[in-house]
Amino acid sequence: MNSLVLSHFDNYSQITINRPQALNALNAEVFNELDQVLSGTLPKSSKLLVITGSGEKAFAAGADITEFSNLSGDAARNMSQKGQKIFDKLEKYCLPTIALINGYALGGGLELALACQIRLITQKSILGLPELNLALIPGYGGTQRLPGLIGKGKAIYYTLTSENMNAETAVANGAADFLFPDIAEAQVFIENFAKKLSFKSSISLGLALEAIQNSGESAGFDLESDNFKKAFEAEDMKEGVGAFLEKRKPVFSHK
Ligand code: CO8
Repeated sequence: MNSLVLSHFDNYSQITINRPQALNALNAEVFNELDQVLSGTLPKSSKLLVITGSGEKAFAAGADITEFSNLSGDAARNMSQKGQKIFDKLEKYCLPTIALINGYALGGGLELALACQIRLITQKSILGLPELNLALIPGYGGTQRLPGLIGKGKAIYYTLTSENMNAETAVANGAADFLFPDIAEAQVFIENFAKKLSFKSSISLGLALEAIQNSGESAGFDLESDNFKKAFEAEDMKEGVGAFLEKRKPVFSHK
């Protein structure tokens, strides 16, 4: 693997997104490799699967915007659906999945964290869905999962304004589950959590997890991909993405 590192510790395994130069932005290779890990097997001793980002700044700063430049609307829809399927696999994974967030979790990066079953964040973390700044919309499940966690009203506010949440606000809103002063304390929590699970029956662990995972489903994902395509095909999106890549403020024509 090139964009991910898979490591195994005493009672858990960890995927680290290894693109610190691009703030761990999710490109096609990250998705392919994530799919590969989720389709494979982990050591029997692993009781948790942790996902984190490399470097000091980010969990993941979104989908890789450089991949948007020459994409058609149909290709964007396919990309959205492929990402959704892989995140679905993560949400239904046979072990509890933990997003370990130490820094930015934005756009597709937050959507990855929302597809994990548990989100741990450190004090310096920033969570948000900035897609509308690019005249896009979330496309990896964010419009479906965020309302379930923070409520529809807050999901509409944060998605439509692109306002970020700091760590305290994220926990208060329910977008993250546990807050730690730093990464070292979060890692101790993970080690203790995994150790506790190592004393349980793996049968009852699997059954309880499966029951909780199936507590709600929605048909909104297709609509999200369709609308992602529409946003992708609008002129404003080319302006939004172009402005980001050229490091300037966008000027939207609302077409
Ligand atoms: N994609 C590609 N490159 C990125 C991304 C990204 N999402 N985020 C950061 N980078 C790159 C920067 O371009 C920069 O590269 P370089 O050094 O070559 O110029 C490098 O990472 C470091 O970033 P910055 O210099 O910008 O670091 P700052 O500390 O100044 O700022 C921010 C950090 C605030 C996180 C800033 O990088 C930023 O705003 N990033 C973009 C955040 C964003 O808009 N994310 C949403 C992307 S869209 C999305 O996620 C859609 C998901 C659904 C997709 C559906 C299917 C296609």
